[in-house]
Amino acid sequence: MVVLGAGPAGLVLANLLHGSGVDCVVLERAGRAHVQTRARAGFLAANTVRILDRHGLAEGLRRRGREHGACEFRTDDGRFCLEYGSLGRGEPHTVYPQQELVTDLLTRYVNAGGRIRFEAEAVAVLGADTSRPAVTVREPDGRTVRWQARYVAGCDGRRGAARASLPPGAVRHHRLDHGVSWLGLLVEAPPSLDAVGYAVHPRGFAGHMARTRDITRYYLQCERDSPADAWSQERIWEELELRMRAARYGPLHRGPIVQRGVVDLDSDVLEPLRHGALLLAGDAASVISPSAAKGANLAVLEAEMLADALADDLVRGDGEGLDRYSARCLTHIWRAQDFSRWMIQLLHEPSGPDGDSSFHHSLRRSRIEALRTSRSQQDWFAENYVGV
Ligand code: RFL
Repeated sequence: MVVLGAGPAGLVLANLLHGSGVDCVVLERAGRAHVQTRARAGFLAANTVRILDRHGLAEGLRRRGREHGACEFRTDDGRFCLEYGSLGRGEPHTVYPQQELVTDLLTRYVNAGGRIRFEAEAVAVLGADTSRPAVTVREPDGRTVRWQARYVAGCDGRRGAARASLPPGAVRHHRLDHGVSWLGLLVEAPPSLDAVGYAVHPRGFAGHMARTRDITRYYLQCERDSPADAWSQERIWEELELRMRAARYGPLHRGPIVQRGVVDLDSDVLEPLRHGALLLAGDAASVISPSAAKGANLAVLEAEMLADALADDLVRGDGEGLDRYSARCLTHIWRAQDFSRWMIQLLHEPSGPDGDSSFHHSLRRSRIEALRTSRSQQDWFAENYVGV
């Protein structure tokens, strides 16, 4: 079994396969230090924690993660806080930086004797429609080697070799560009509020999310195609404080901006998630905009479902789970995509041909008002916000 990519999807899958006695190797393009320090997600759903717990992979996040169950909306009409952790199913998030989760998963896998090759870039998956697929891999010294396996798991993200190796027409590629871009910032400063902050402002969206006691993520809606370094530190803080209405609701804790990048909010789904012996999971299967913090959570869920199905096939000779793998995942993926799209529409002024429409603007105001006042709307939000 070859697993491409050592992100949350690939490492959960590899740990579970190794634990079931399946012979597998992980091939990762980057070096170990890079993989262990790549800061991305932070909000883990209750179901993600349950999956990791079930397989003894949650020790680090149980010790160092923090439960989080509130988000605050700030608009021209005022502000309100939703205690989503006690609404809906009554489940909070666990805030635990993705790079720490990846480090835990990697350490656990390597200590258990799992095989992994760093700086081994998969170039192509060959013969996926046969029972002996192979992966060509560029080694650190430039040599190209070939790994053969019964199955290949493509967990190498949206720009990996798994997607690129799918023959034209083998799977359907659904895409949606939400037409919005965010400047994502990682700041070395404590969180400025006890909740996730969503500020809806005529100048654009601004977001605040805790990561650790000393690190906070902020987002600023920005022009499409504007380079990440176009904004000075001073301008970033002025814009964040303006959109988050700091003058009214309290100052932001400033600190050095240690990472920045522009994220175009777009989504896609591949269907089905299987082409013969090549199976897709995580961002390789579906990219979801970070507006609702679902990507890493879907990656873990899919990895568990894929591990179960592969173990059934490879250990017990029962291939039925693999046949159902794609359909099972897609139910969760489309539901998450739907909620993520809903969040984008809630948080941004519409853009596009009818961009200035006062009708859209008023609809959005009405949605936010419903969220502030209707208990059933709040329960719906909580269930979808934390669930996958
Ligand atoms: P990853 O984490 O991208 O890992 C893929 C791995 O594959 C390697 N790779 C290759 N290896 C070998 N050969 C090749 N040809 C290869 N090509 C690539 C890469 O080096 C990498 O190590 O995918 P995976 O495992 O599917 O996990 C997906 C998540 O990382 C992603 O969905 C989330 O980070 C999305 N996301 C969030 N998700 C959440 O659930 N909660 C959040 O709060 C959240 N915040 C975010 C996010 C994503 C963000 N960005 C950067 C888009 C915040 C941001 C800013």
